[in-house]
Amino acid sequence: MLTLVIKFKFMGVHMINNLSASDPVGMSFWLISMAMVAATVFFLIERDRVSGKWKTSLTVAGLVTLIAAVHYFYMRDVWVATGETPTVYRYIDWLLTVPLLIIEFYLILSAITKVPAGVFWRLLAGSLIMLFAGFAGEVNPAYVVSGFVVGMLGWIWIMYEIFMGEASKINAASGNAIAQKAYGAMRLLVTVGWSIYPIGYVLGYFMGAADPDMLNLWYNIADLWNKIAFGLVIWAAAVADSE
Ligand SMILES: *C/C=C(C)/C=C/C=C(C)/C=C/C1=C(C)CCCC1(C)C
Repeated sequence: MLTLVIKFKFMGVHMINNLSASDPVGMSFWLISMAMVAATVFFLIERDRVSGKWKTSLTVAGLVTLIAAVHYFYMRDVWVATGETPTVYRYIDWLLTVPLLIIEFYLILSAITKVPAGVFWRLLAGSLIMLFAGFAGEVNPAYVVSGFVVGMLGWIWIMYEIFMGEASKINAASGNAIAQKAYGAMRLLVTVGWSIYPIGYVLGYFMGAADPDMLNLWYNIADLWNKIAFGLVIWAAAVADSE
């Protein structure tokens, strides 16, 4: 059978793994690690093209994909070597990248108007509730259901803030059409794009026996979409507003 031999040397870790041709989930780990690297280079170089007030947003977009790239290297190794779900690496990644993505809402609004810090703290609190509850559910079978329910509440709180709360009011009043377009697209990503994660959780844990293939494939596709497309939305707004 065709086997890809991948040599991986990174930060003192040296591993040789055989990625099997019959392991689509392993391939998705591999593809996404590379996409994250490429996206990082792109966002950080494109930073030169945009005006000063947008630079931090592009830096943060690049940090999100950089953090994800490194975690994907490790998650791929766990998956290929053991076939197990790399839950701890996954949640350490999310613990860093979700708040950074949430900060983008604050930065986008701050680039065009004054924003009270409460917006940031509420979005951060919603993210942390969502992630800690989800983690508890994934590592402890006793919390599969309660972790899911509490995690959903955290996510709903975030959506409330960006659709009906102070952040949405500030956005509506900002009077900057380009930033409003970016805000609207990011809001759609947090609603539709982020819904892929709870769907993956349901398919992974609620359909009888735990299904790590389903879980990881859905989480991987969700990350590809929500980290790279999210950054691209910000990049497009920044470029348009800088011209
Ligand atoms: C870059 C990583 C991102 C954007 C991760 C987002 C993760 C979520 C939106 C997770 C959501 C979950 C729920 C809404 C319910 C509980 C289970 C979770 C943690 C998978």
